[in-house]
Amino acid sequence: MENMFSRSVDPEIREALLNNDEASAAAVLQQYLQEQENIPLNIAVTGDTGSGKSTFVNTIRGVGDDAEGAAPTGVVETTKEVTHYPHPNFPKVIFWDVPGIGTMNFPAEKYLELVEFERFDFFIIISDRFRENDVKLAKEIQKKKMKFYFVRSKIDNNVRDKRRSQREFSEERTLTQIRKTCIQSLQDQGFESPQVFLVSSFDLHLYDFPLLAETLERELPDLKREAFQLAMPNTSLEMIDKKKKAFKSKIKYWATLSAAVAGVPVPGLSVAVDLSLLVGVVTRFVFGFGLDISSLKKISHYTGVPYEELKAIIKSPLAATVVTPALVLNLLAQTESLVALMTAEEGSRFIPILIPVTMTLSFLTIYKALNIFLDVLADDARRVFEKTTLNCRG
Ligand SMILES: Nc1nc2c(ncn2[C@@H]2O[C@H](COP(=O)(O)OP(=O)(O)O)[C@@H](O)[C@H]2O)c(=O)[nH]1
Ligand SMILES: [Mg+2]
Repeated sequence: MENMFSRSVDPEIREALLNNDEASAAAVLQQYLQEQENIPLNIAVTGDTGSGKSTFVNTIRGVGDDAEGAAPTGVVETTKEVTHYPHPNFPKVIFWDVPGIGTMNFPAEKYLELVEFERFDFFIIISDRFRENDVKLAKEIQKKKMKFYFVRSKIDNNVRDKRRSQREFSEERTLTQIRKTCIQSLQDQGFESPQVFLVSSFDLHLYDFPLLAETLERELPDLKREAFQLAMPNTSLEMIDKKKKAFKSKIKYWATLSAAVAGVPVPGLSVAVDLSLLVGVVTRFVFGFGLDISSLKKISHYTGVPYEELKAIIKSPLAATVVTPALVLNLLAQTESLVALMTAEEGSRFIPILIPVTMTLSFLTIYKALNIFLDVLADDARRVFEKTTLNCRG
């Protein structure tokens, strides 16, 4: 993505800025950033009734089963309807709860047409016991040159049962055994070398979910990757790191844009910035890390760690609060004095060549501020992750 920008967008902006045409430089950048934020991602979750589709759709969106807007779970599917559930913070990322091929009573080929398969980026075929239908569907999806992933659900049940019944319990051995059984039954149904991800929707950070997320991310086209990353729950420290990197790679563009479009100086700040743009960026950081009040309350609810305890380990003034222009302004003003203290040499490292002198100080302040905000938020996300997962295991 970085490369694409350097190749096609950078020269355009640079030229506009060199011609003192800040308005058109901003327009190019704005369009680029907006396009990226509006990239749709549609994920189909299909499988037999009771396999755990709706629970998975809820958990992956960070929504509790009993929350408003949650997919109803533990109910026999009476409708044959495809229902869509947008991510609460990134509504362009949509999870589709798709009734299984068995529920629909259609041949695989017709089934795909019926659910309008073209709209999906990939399929997750979820099951607690893979059967003929799952394989039929997978083969049909393959024919359409689309991707699918087998997810074996409810692993926590198996692990718990084995732990209870086996004298020398080994989680590793249990998982290997389940994996083998799944692969065997898929092979028996005529699927040659399947990969199966073992997942518990009650604990996404355990078992194979982090691997599934990594695999999906790797196999998605470049343009969709970031949308996916941001919408994923923090199920590993690596995931948090990737989110941070994705944000970091864009800071120079946001800073350029905010400095370029700022016509009017903001009271309380000596440099000119586009405050509303910055509020938008910072909100995206907070949402991406799941550090907004609503996400934190949800994670508190389903991990049992009291919300107040989560709040207590959070250091960023931007987390667990409502991000307002006044708050961002206040934090920017604090950064501004930092920037003034930066040596010329230290500062010049950050300045991309495309920034004209008149914008330098604004750019530097915003650049520095966004980097600090991001660092602190990513650390908070790590602490929240560690605190909440520790609780799950215990
Ligand atoms: N133990 C356990 N139960 C699960 C898991 N996923 C779903 N369930 C339960 O399985 C039942 C059916 O789940 P649901 O999501 O409604 O399945 P759907 O019919 O495919 O949408 C519900 O009682 C869920 O609580 C899981 O990962 N672990
Ligand atoms: Mg359901």
